[in-house]
Amino acid sequence: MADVNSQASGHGEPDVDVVVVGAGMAGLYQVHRLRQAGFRVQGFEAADDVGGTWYWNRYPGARCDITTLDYCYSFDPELERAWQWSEKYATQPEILAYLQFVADRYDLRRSFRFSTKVTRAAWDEERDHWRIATDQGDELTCRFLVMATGCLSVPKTWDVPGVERFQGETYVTGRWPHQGVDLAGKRVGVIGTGSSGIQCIPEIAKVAAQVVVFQRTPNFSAPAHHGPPPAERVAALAADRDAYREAARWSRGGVPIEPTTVFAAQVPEEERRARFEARWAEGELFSILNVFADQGTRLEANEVVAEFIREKIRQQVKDPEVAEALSPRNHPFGTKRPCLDDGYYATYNLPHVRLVDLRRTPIETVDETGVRTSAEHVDLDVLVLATGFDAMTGAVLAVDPVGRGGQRLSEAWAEGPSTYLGLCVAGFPNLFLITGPQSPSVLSNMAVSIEQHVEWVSDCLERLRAEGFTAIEPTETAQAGWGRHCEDCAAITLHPLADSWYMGANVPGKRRVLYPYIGGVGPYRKICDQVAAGGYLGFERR
Ligand code: FAD
Ligand code: N01
Repeated sequence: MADVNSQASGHGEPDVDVVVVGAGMAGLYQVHRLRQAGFRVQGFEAADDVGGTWYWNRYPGARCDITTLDYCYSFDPELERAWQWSEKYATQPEILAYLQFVADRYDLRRSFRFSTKVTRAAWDEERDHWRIATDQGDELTCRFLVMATGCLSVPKTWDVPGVERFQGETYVTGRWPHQGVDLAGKRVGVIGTGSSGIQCIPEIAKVAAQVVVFQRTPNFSAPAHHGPPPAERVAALAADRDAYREAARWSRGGVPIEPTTVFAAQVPEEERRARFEARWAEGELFSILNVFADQGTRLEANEVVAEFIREKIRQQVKDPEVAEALSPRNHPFGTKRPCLDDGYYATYNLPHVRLVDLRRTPIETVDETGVRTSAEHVDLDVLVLATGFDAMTGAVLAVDPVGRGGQRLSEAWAEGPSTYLGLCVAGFPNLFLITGPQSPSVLSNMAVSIEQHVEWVSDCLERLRAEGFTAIEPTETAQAGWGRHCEDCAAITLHPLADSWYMGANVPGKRRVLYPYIGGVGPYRKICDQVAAGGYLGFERR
């Protein structure tokens, strides 16, 4: 490991070539690639081990929602041969074990300093390098700074009034205790019905004496149909792994699924239903998002799918009032991330599970003994906050890098994130974001998007070194053009109609804009490749 305690050298070469922040799926691969290319790399990770998302999110029922055959690294065929997934959607412990296996296999831990948070990063204009500081007192300099800090790594600040007064146990899904939590026989309240809430509620209901779910916005959820990895995928991969992975890289969402060309209005009712039922039976996000070509762009088409799903909810939930309360009506399907569940709706048929509809009876306050709504006081032993994340920008802005001329990233992004390709930011030379805002990121299979970014960054640094450059930075013009393109793409979709975390709407004061790029993984890859092939079009190098 580089001596990160050595004071910044002041003159000449920086302490290391690259600092990588984060040891999740992105940071691990970034370190591996850069080391292979001969760079001196120092990683930092706030947690005491690798895993990122899969280190932190240990709540009951936590799993991926992209089939694990697809949601994994593809950079090394040998790695793929060495690891077998046991399930269609692997559980958190299995994904964490996989990332630990990867760390061992490529000996990655030796490049990281764990239990260490990067707290400051400032660009030194005279020396063309970054000065980094950590909460452990480290100070070092690096030529390049890669923020592999995650899109969903900073839980949203508690904004439920009175939460801190609660005298029972309080748990946040994204910071679940590693030793587990014994909920047996307890009265548990869950606030939040996004993916985390929908995954953990059925599991909590299996052990708790009483479960009360406080729902502000109902979400669309489809059954995951857990089981072994899908036979068709396994066969396709076995037949031609390279072709399969290549198809994923050029696909729309990072999973090799053929986008439908059928528009909702083109087909009669019974064919619409048959198409929907077939996709529903598959139990996959990208299937259910792919019933009709226009469901993401035309409200009428979207409503066809939305109503089919509401019908499914009514079939699963015995009490019609509860079924209606669970039926989303205030946002088009797909504009909030749809969920995959394991018996979520049927959980509400259990006698000890109750839904509190916060649209009718909002939370007034949490107090010492439970939750007070406008209609009642609910006594609780345990409060679970499944209230989400300061997504896409939270982790990067927590460091708030200081770029050229002393400008902070938070100032540069005061009107919302502005980047070139979601990778770099004008005014912040040699800073790279992995799956940052304005890249496909959370709208895609992140494994594929992470690999694409990591490889693009590694190639870029190798080219800079080979051609004798020490700094790279996008031009304001290129950045403005990319921002415009992102906005144009978002504007033709239904996304702006939802108060989603995709739109930054879950965090008070955050600019309302579609944070990820919605143009698709394949088209995006092509643009990034063209930029590089053209000698880093839109960038200035020196
Ligand atoms: P992370 O895994 O979030 O890792 C970032 C790391 O950086 C963290 O360990 C964090 O501690 C560290 N860090 C942040 N700031 C600092 C700092 N200042 N100093 C030091 N360390 C820092 N995506 C999918 O495509 N498919 C899925 O099925 C899927 N399921 C998900 C399930 C859950 C519960 C969640 C929360 C997200 C899921 N995602 C999924 C998104 C998931 O975040 C990504 O797939 C992927 O794991 C992100 O990897 P990463 O390395 O970019 O970020
Ligand atoms: O967070 P969310 P999440 N009072 O923001 C509610 C990935 N992920 O952790 O919608 C009352 O989606 C909030 O209500 P509303 C995936 O990408 C994947 O569940 O704002 N309620 C909402 O219901 C996912 O999208 C998996 O009205 C409050 C919930 O809390 C992303 O991570 C599993 C509230 C937050 O939902 C985030 O998911 C888990 C308040 N003050 C996560 N504040 C997989 O399945 C918030 N809420 C792979």
